[in-house]
Amino acid sequence: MEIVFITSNKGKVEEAQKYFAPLGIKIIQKKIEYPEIQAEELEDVVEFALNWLKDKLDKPFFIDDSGLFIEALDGFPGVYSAYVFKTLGNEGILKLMEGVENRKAYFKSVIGYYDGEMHIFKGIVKGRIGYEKRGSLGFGFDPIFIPEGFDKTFAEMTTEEKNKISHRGRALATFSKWLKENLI
Ligand code: ITT
Repeated sequence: MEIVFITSNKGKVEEAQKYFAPLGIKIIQKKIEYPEIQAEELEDVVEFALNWLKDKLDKPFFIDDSGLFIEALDGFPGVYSAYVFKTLGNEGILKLMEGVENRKAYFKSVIGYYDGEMHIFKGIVKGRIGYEKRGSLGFGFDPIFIPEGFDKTFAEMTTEEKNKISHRGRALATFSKWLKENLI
């Protein structure tokens, strides 16, 4: 079985491919720019995007909208994560966090699958923001995020290790469970 993943982010594709390969599902990346509305919740961004995309494809597809929510910054960058990563980057976040004791943060991923109907799958991982960048694996904010119960950043973990505990891994787990029950 093949499923189309609409995203411009190679890192997300690699994680989905690693997750689905053992289940015999092939993930095909397709890059289609879609509007990401300014909303307070990732779910609203995903729902709007699915509605916008649904008539442009003739096969089932999914998207993934994710964000990093930092407690001391009132949830920033949250739904603005992509823009903030491009502009401030990891260095910028570390600067904003200078002198801040509360390092708590979480990553959230919302997957939207469309097969004639919309299906939403979510995953969260709690953790903390480190004091410096560590590791060279993964992508985005991985070098500054240390998941709860670990002393290493996501960028110091292999894709398989990250998938076991990450926001995306968890969203992919509920997505694949649903696929098993409904399709395969
Ligand atoms: P799309 O084409 O799929 O939208 P994107 O990179 O723009 O790709 P998002 O809109 O979901 O993705 O933005 C999320 C941002 O948060 C993105 O810039 C990443 O840098 C970051 N991010 C998301 N998931 C991450 C993860 O697992 N590890 C590190 N950073 C992550």
